[in-house]
Amino acid sequence: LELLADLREALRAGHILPYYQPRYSPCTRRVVAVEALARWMHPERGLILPSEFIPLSEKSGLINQIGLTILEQAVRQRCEWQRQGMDVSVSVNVSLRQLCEADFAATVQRILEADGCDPRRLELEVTETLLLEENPAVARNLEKVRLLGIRIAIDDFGTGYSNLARLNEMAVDCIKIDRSLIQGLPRNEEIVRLVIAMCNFMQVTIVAEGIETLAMAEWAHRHGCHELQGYFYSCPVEAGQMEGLLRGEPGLA
Ligand code: G
Ligand code: G
Ligand code: NA
Ligand code: MN
Repeated sequence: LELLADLREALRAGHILPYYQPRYSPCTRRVVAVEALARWMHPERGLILPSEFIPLSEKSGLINQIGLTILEQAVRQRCEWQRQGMDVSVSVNVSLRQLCEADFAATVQRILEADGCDPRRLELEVTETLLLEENPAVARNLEKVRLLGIRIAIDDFGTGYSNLARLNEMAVDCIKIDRSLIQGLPRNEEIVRLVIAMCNFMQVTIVAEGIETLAMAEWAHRHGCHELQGYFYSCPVEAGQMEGLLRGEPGLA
């Protein structure tokens, strides 16, 4: 397949890199974290979005290398920002395939140590499909990274078929409420309130995704979401643009 060969070449050439989207705290009125999202900077086609290359990467196993290069670059960038006095956490998406690798936790540890990055400033986002089946390799990796102090977030919560009993037993630090739930407001207000109540019971950080309007931001803040993410604040942007938002320059609500 041509796309697959191109993608391998792009990885070699360093054309797969992270964009960043802010996670805004309405209490402190600051960007407290950024999510790293993979982008393919194609020399001829320009910027290519994950929907065009992540599915194939998952199928071919290339997602392991993509996940790794995004993690490496995001950790390095976080340390660079830290040196400049911007203490922001970084969250990185992790595929189930990566979590099945026996050496995953050791690899993450090596990446953190290479840059002297505080593990507590790294969060790994995993989707709730992970909760569906018992997988000893995955469970071991999650346990190991958490022992290092790394945080675990459940991404896109509310879209899959979560095993709620398992979720409650799992050591999770953060739940990201999927944008489909947020964008269904206020019609589905009762459901989202229940999700938030469950998150509070679990004592996790609550992130509302897909915040596109002031009304959504105010609703989420009023109902106890700790962090807000979405186009209302910023779409994913390159590192240089992110710095303006981190310095608190105008533009962020
Ligand atoms: O930015 P958006 O189009 O930026 O991203 C779409 C989806 O692609 C995200 O929801 C996420 O699930 C996936 N994705 C983006 N970057 C990565 C990555 O580095 N690793 C993995 N596994 N998935 C990613
Ligand atoms: O990892 P996750 O599945 O959450 O990836 C986030 C995806 O959602 C990315 O593709 C990102 O570009 C997109 N996204 C982020 N904020 C918004 C938003 O406010 N509205 C919509 N429609 N998409 C968003
Ligand atoms: Na994510
Ligand atoms: Mn998400």
